[in-house]
Amino acid sequence: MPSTSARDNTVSNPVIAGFHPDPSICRAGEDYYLACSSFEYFPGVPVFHSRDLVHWTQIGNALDRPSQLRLPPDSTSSGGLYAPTLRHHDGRFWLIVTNVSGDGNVLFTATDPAGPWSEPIRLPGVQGIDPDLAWDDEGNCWCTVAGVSQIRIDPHTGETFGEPRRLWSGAPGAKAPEAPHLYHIGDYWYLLIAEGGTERCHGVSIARGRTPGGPFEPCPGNPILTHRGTDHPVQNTGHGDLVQGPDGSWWMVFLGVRPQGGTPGWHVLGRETFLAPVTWVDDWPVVGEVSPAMPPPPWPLQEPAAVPVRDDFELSELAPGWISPRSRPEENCTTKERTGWLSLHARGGSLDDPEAVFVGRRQQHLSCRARALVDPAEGRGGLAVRLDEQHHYEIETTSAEVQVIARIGPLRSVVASHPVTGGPVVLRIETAVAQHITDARQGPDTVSLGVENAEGTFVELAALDGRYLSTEVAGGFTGRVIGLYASAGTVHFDWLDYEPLEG
Ligand code: 6LW
Repeated sequence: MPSTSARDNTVSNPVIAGFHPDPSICRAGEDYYLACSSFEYFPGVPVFHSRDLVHWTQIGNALDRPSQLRLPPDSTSSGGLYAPTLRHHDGRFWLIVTNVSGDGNVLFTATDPAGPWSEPIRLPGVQGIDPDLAWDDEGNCWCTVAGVSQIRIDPHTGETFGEPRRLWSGAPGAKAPEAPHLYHIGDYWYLLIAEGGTERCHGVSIARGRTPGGPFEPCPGNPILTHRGTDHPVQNTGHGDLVQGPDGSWWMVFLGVRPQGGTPGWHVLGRETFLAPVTWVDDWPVVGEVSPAMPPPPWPLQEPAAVPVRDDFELSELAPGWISPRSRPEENCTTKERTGWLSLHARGGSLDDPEAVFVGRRQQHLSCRARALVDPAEGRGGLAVRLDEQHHYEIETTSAEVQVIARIGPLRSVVASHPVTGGPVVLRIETAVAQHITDARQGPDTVSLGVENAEGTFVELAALDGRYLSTEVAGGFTGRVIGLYASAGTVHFDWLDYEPLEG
């Protein structure tokens, strides 16, 4: 999470670290809310709150019931929920998102963005990802999707009217015009889009017109945000959304990545949410410096919320940051079986299996430590870093032995094993970012896996190159998630600690 540094009076960017891409933001009075893509994970679409645009707290997930989010076992990783738009209109919150693994475009409403959100309103007539919502002065609701095209909808019923109209496709020949957001600002309707693809060529461009349907005139300064071809530490910048600060100034939230290591640079935390100031010149927005240590905005900042290192599973419900691939039925995952413990009942055989029972939290720091106290008396399971079914490292225990397992693409290997004497064991994973690049082929970080001995000292069993758990190797749209799993029988977990390390 971002911190405010009293020493040099800066705030850290990303403002929401870890796999939190495709941010969409809205303001309701003094409160700001932000939602992100969540792909194959359940619950879906994390929702955050802030009063200063810098310090964000997750207040829920918009899709947190099976009736709102169905991700079948055969749905792929990096399928599921893409690119929400979150808006406040007419005294309510509106969230539209695409489930590419099932329901297509679906819309939800809430009076409190922390939830509950409504049952899904389906929009079978809206074809395309990255749906946006905008209302004109006559109360018409316009839904604009990647491509970029637009159709009028009734957001209460999901009904569409007329045929979709092509609006604008960004720079001629640029790939993937997507992530449209439409705003009525001053005398113009502005159409903000991403283009160039979500990799190194990503960018944000804008056009304006006099009506929500155009015609649109492209900004002469396009792209208004891109880091393509630069050595900026934040890359892949794109997929933005605009908002006004408490003082009326303008800001953009957008996604970016922090590649590490030698060439080509690997990013392991997924696409994260960043913030940048926006000024206006000739009625066009100009995006300011994207700074990992940014000057604080000119309004009072909140005291950053203390983030506890330990989740000791004392509460009956899991905190909103815990996510699981595809589904999380209570019969497989519960804190109600053994008080103060999380109990996981295996469903799939290993983390290679789409039905694996895994409960994790996003890795949010380049260097971090995760520890868990595991009781394997009734099964087999452990602590893992997961990118998808084909890319994960884990330390797994039975009551007789711990093993370090690496799955990289089609290859699965037990890379170390170590006897244990039975009883609960503390498993540990640490990631350490490479400080100095000594080799052009160097990976982004080292992932160390091991156990703690009776004195609490770390016994490292394997130190693996982190590149194989990067997006550049694995592909897809997500980032690393660190968590607990059961691969056989029932495994109980007393707590999980997660803490950032220097570096
Ligand atoms: C999303 C698209 C994008 O739908 O990536 O970066 C896709 N932008 O707008 C998946 O996040």
